[in-house]
Amino acid sequence: MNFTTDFDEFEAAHGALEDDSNQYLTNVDKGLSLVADVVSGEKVSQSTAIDDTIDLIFSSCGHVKVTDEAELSARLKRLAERLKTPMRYKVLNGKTVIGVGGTFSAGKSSFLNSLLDDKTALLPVDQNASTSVATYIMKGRSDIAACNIFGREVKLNSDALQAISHGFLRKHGLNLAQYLDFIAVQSSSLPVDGVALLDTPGYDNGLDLKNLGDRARSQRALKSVDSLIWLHPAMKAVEKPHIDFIKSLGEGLEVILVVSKCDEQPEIYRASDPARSHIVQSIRSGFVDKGINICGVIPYTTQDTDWPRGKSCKRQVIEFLNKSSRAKKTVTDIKSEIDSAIASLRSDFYSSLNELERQSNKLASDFDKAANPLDIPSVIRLYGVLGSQSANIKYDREIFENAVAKLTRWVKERLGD
Ligand SMILES: Nc1nc2c(ncn2[C@@H]2O[C@H](COP(=O)(O)OP(=O)(O)OP(=O)(O)O)[C@@H](O)[C@H]2O)c(=O)[nH]1
Ligand SMILES: [Mg+2]
Repeated sequence: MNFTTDFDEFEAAHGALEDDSNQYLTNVDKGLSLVADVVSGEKVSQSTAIDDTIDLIFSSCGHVKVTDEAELSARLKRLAERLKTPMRYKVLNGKTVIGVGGTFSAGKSSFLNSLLDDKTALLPVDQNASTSVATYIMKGRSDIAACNIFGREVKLNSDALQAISHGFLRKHGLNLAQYLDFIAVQSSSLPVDGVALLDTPGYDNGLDLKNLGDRARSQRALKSVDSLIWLHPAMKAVEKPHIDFIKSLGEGLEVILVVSKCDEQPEIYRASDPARSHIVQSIRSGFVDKGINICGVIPYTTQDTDWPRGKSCKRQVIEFLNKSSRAKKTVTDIKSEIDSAIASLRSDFYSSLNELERQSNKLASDFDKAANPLDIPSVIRLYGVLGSQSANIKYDREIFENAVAKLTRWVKERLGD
C-alpha cells in the first residue's frame, strides 16, 4: 500500500490541515507511538459471516410470502451489528443509537460538539475533510477508548482523539483510521443520558481513496443505528447521491433532518419561523418526495445555539434526544427483538404451508365430488403442483431452521446466555 500517493491525492484535493498544538501531529515519535498503541493486540472477535447467515435466512424464504421482508432483513442486520464486537455491545448496551450523517464538512462534528455543556471541542473539526473514524459519544464519566480492527479496546486521551482525523494522514502520511473500527467517548457534559450519538466521516469527502474508504466506513456504522440525524447545509441543494446513500442504510429508517449552517443563509436566519421558511421547506421536500422518512426538521447553527429566539435549536435537538432515549435497548431487548423477527418469519412459513394444505384438501374434496369425469385430469395436475410447492417450502424450511439455529447460537455466544 502506498501512503504517499494517498497523501498527495488527499492534499491536492483538500489543502493542508493545520494543528500546531497537538503532540501526536507535531511530533513524529509521538505519532508513531499512537499507531503502535492502536494496532497492538490479539484478534478478539470474528463475526463477518453472520450477515451471510441472515442473508441465508431470507433467501430460504424465497417460496414464502414474507411481510415487510426488506425492512425485517435490515432490522435483523442492524441488531446483529450491535453484537458483532464485544466492546461495541458493551458500550451500546442500554442506549438508543442515533447516527449523525451527512456530506463531507456538513458540520456533523461541530454540531455534536455544540450539544455539549462544556465549550471545549471534543471531536476534531476542520474545514477540510476531518472525521475519519466512526465515533460514539455518550454521557458518562470522562473516558475515551477506541476499538481496533482486531476488536481490542485501546484507551486514548483527548489529544489522541483530536489527532485521529484526516489531519494525521496530512502530517505523517499514514491513515490511522484503517486500524480502527470505532471510538467511544464518554463525556459528563453531554446533557442527555441513554443515547449514543454516532459521528461519522463525511461519506463523500471528494476522493475515492482506497485506503480511506470513508463511504464504506460511514455506511457500515450508520447501518446499525436506531434513527438518523441527517445534516444538510442550508446553502446546498438536495442531490440524488444524498438520497441514494440514506436509502442504502436500510428501509424505513427514521430521519431527523437538521439543516446546518443556517447563519450562512440570511433567508432562513432572519425568518420569523425558520422551520417554515421556503428554503428549509424545499430541502425537506427534496428528501420526502424521494421517499425518505423525514420525521422532523430542525434548522441549526453552531454559531448561536439559542437561535431562533424562544425556540433554541440546541434545545429542540436535546428534546428529540430525550424522547429517543426512552426507546433505548438493553442487550436483552436486542435478543428479544431478534427472536420476534425470527418468530414473524417462522409464522409466514407456517401460514404458507397451511394455505397450501387448505387448497389441497379442497381439491381432494372437489375430486370426490367431480360430476364431470373430464375435470379429473386437471384436478390431479393441480393437486400435483400444490404438492410440489409444499415440498419446496418444507425443504426451504429445513435450510431456514438450520440458519436460524446458527444465528441463535451466535447471539447466545455473544451474550453469554
Ligand atoms: N458558519 C458556520 N460554520 C460551521 C457551522 N458548523 C460547522 N461549521 C464549519 O464547517 C466546517 C466543517 O465542520 P465539521 O464539523 O468538521 O464538519 P463535518 O461534517 O464533521 O466534516 P467531516 O468530518 O470532514 O465530514 C468547519 O470549518 C466548521 O467550523 C455552522 O453552524 N455555521
Ligand atoms: Mg466530522
